[in-house]
Amino acid sequence: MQPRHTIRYVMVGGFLGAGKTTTLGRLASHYIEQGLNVGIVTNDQATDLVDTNTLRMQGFDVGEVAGACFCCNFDELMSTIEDLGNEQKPDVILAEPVGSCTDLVATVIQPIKRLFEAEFQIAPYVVILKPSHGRKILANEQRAGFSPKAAYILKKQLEEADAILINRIDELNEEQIEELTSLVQQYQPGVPILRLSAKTGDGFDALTELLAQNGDFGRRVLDIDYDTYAEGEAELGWLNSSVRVSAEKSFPLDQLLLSIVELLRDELQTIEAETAHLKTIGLWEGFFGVANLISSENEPELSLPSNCDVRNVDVIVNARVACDPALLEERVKSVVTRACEAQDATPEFRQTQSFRPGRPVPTHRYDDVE
Ligand SMILES: Nc1nc2c(ncn2[C@@H]2O[C@H](COP(=O)(O)OP(=O)(O)OP(=O)(O)O)[C@@H](O)[C@H]2O)c(=O)[nH]1
Ligand SMILES: [Mg+2]
Repeated sequence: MQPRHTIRYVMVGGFLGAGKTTTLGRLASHYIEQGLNVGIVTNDQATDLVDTNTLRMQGFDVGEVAGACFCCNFDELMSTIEDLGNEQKPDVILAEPVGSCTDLVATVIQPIKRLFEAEFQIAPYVVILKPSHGRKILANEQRAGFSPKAAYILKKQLEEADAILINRIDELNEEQIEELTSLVQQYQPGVPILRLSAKTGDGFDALTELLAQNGDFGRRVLDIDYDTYAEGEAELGWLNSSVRVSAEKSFPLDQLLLSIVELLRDELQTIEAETAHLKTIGLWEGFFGVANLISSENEPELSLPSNCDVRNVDVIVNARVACDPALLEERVKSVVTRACEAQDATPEFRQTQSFRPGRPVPTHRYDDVE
């Protein structure tokens, strides 16, 4: 009898803007180079995901669970995995949960282990620490950018990790890396800590070695207060918007994308609303560019330049900001309009969803580890 095909389930968690999509893109390339069939699953509370488009444009096979997080729509996570890989089943599934989600061991990993035991092997569950917000929250700074309830989510994410990745080491000096390492050690003694730059690939071999380990991972079930978790999540204004931009004469796409993020950062500063992640992608005829901002203290950046001029482009904006979603929508629309005007272009807003994430109600929750 042939041995049954099992799928390696690799989930990478971490707060909004921590570097999950960048890490998963790098992991996907790594496994594909090894000859493995890779499927990626992205996740969001709404449709029109920058992440799905970013990863698809890089040539990866991506399915998405849009409209609810993995834990609240477990069945769709499973059916999305089922549909990936077309004729050939994936060897590896790379899953990116929503960055404001936690309790994923009890609500995603444990259910996979118990209900789909024969089909999956679970890799160590790694959680990425975002240095900007992470340092302030772990050091219990009063002005961490978010309220204690939102900070609670970031801390809970770290508590359920089999290993913690300190990302963005390309931007940190040795002293800052040591400080973060010691804050993480104090918070989660004994948990392996890796240092990584998802951007440059520095430290990546240690991550792939860790993920290749076999063992009984995903056992750190949280003791968590769902009221605090829900209230922390609901402090965020969430917006996904898709816009068709057209102009008579071609204009540099990267300038448009970067100016959307820059203008939005300035607008949000005036209302003192902390950014968890602003991201925008422009897509046209096989070209794409991405711009981001991950906190009020970081600089807006063109993370994936398109280096192209366009006359028409589909732009998607995803914003997660600690403010009223109606206000966020108003500011995004005015900023996109201004950024387009600067390029003599006109925006046509096709679809916009803005809301506060609802209370998480997991499909399954196993709080006893077998
Ligand atoms: N300098 C630097 N930038 C990074 C690194 N990793 C990610 N980034 C940048 O950080 C931003 C956010 O990265 P993402 O990978 O989109 O983060 P994410 O965790 O998937 O974000 P959400 O899906 O919104 O929660 C992007 O601009 C990335 O280019 C890194 O190691 N170094
Ligand atoms: Mg992402």
